[in-house]
Parts: sequence; structure tokens; C-alpha cells
Amino acid sequence: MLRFFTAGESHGPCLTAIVEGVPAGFPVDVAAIDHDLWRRQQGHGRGGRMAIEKDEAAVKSGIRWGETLGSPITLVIDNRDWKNWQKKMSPDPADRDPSLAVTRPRPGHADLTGALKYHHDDVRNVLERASARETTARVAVGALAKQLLSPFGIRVMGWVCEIGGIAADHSRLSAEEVFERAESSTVRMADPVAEERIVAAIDQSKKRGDTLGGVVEVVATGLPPGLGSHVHYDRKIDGRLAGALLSLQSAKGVEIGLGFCMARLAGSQVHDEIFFDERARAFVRRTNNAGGTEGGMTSGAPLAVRVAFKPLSTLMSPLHSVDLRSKDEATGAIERSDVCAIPAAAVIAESVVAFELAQAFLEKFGGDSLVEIRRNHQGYLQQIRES
Ligand code: EPS
Repeated sequence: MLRFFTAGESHGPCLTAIVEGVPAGFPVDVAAIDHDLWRRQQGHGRGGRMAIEKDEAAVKSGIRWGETLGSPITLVIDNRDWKNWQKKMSPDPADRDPSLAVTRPRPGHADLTGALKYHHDDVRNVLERASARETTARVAVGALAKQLLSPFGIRVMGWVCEIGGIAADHSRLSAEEVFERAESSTVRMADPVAEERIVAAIDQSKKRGDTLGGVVEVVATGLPPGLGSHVHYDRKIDGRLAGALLSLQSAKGVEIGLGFCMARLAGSQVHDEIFFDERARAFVRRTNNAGGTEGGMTSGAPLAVRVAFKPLSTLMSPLHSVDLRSKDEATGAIERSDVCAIPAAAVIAESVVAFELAQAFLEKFGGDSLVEIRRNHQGYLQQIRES
């Protein structure tokens, strides 16, 4: 089974990911991992940290001469900011300095609940790991996952749909066109008119000491029918995608295909009718309202998932809070942060989807090497063509 762990604090020495269950013989381009790490750092609305960091993955195990060995792959991304935090984040008890404690929890962050649950009276003990800096490791893992999917023609693409209630109009573009154009957009979308309004909204939000959330979309193409399964709750691809996406910092909602809109329409308006294309000898649909999943399995149509992210909870004009120790009225602590990280969230969601799909893909076509998996994949596609 493909699985991974991440470790590391936001201002610790590094972030580490260990990916286990990667079969042997897959070519890995580390520069492509670094490119995704770079993409995660971009976007209008990012804060001072991104000027300090230059995220790059160092491969510590599992890859030799550009190919996976079948052993666990360890990726390490150094935090350049660590040099400014060595004492504050030191494991050495001699460095303890109670005057550095953060005691004013920020509404919306993990601060208060984490402090109560783990019995901390210094919120830094919670916020360092709760920080979305952890997604750096998840993007590295996702970039690797994409390289497990690409030999089979599967592509995973993410972009921004809306920020601060201002939505992009992508209705006349194909997924590939949206993706390509969004790559050169400062808010990762393919609508220059909406982009201009959003950049202004982010700038205004910054002036007010406020933050903005938004919605991102991920589309995956080239998927075979049948990843995931209808037979049990924890094998359903929809649930696995939604669970993984909702585990992202600030994520508050996930919808697949028409999603919540479907609830307001009649069955005859939403379900994708089935036809048979004699020439291609394949079942086809003329619509994809289901967003590429039916019965907990990929249908073979493009997967389309959207994720809603709340605005970041670190406000430069902070909200009402209470001091953890004195219980006095206070305002939430101010940490250096971003005004809007939705363009980065699109890259992160893309990475998370890539991992979940790679896991389901290897489950279906599993084997110990690329050669074996290729044979299984081709055999299955032929079986479908002949059925
Ligand atoms: C970061 C994500 C955010 C940033 C962090 C870097 O994390 P959080 O969820 O804690 O707000 O704030 O930057 C800093 C903590 C900093 O010192 O600027 C990321 O995506 O790398």
C-alpha cells in the first residue's frame, strides 16, 4: 500500500516526508518535485516567509540513478528560516525561555483546542505543527505521486476558481487551457478580468489587516474506470479524496462534479446518460456532472473536485481572544503570515489528489515494478475494450 508520513515544524530545521510502497523502476525527476515546491510558494498575497524560503527536496533514500528502488523514499526540505529560530525551537532544555510563550490563541487556528488537548500553555507548541508550512512536504509527496501516474497518461491539474467571493469565468476553456493559463497568473486562474479584481481585493484586505479565502479546483484526466470501489466505505474514492482534501489546513468543504448544486436539481437533470460509441467500442457520456466518480469509483471521465478554504486565521487586525494563562481579555496573537494563500492551495490540493489517485491506482494494478504494473494496466484496459 502506498502511504506516507510527514514530520517537521514550521520553524524547525526541515520538513521530512517518507513515502512507502513505491514500486521499483519508476523514473523520478527531482527537478519536477522542486518545480511543484516553487509553484506552491507563488501567488499574490503571500507573506514575508516566501522571500526567505527556496523550497527544494533532497532525496535521502529510495531513488538510485533516477529510478525508484522499491524501498521507502525520504524527501527532506530545509527551512531556511531555521537559522533565525534555532533557540526558539531548540530541543535543548537549556534554551527554554518562558518570555517567548505565545498565550493569546487566534480564533480559527488550532491554537486553543490544541493547547487544551495537549495541555500546553504556550500556543507555539501547537501552531508550529498545525501550520500550513507542513503542506510543503505534502506537495513533494504529490509531485512524486504524479510521476507514478504519468507513465499511464494520467495528468492532475489544479487552479483557483474564486478568491474573496470573486469568481473566475473558465466556462469557455478546456481543463488543459485553464491549467496552462493559470500557471502564469499571479492568482493561478485563467480569467484576467477576475484576476485584476482579486489582486485589488487582496491588497485592500492587506491594508485592513484581514485575510481572504477561496475555492480551488483539481481536474485529473486519463483515469481508467474503477479506481476505488463500491464495496466498502473506506475504499470509496470520493470519500478518500474528500478526507484527504479536508485534512488540508483551512479546508472547510469539498464537492465533486456538480456537488452541492446536484441537491437542488431533479435526477433527470444531473445524471450522465450512457451511450455506446461503436467505432471506439466504448461506453461514453456526453456530460460529466458526476465529476468523474460513480459508486465510489472513478468512471473514466475526468475527475473534477473543488475545495473551499476559509480565510487564514492569523489577522494583523486580530479578533477577540482570551489569554491562556491569565484568562484576561486579549486579541489573537500576531504571527507573520499571508493575506491569501489560495493560489498555493490549488497546488497543494492538486498534490493531495495526485497522491490519493496514485494510491488507488497502485491498489488496482499493484505490482513491485513499473513493468509489472504496466502489464496489469494494459491487460485491464484490453479487458474493458473486449467486454
Ligand atoms: C507557510 C504557511 C503559513 C505561513 C508560514 C509559511 O503557515 P500558517 O498556517 O502557520 O499561517 O504563515 O509562514 C510563517 C509561519 C512565517 O514565519 O512567515 C508556508 O506555506 O510555507
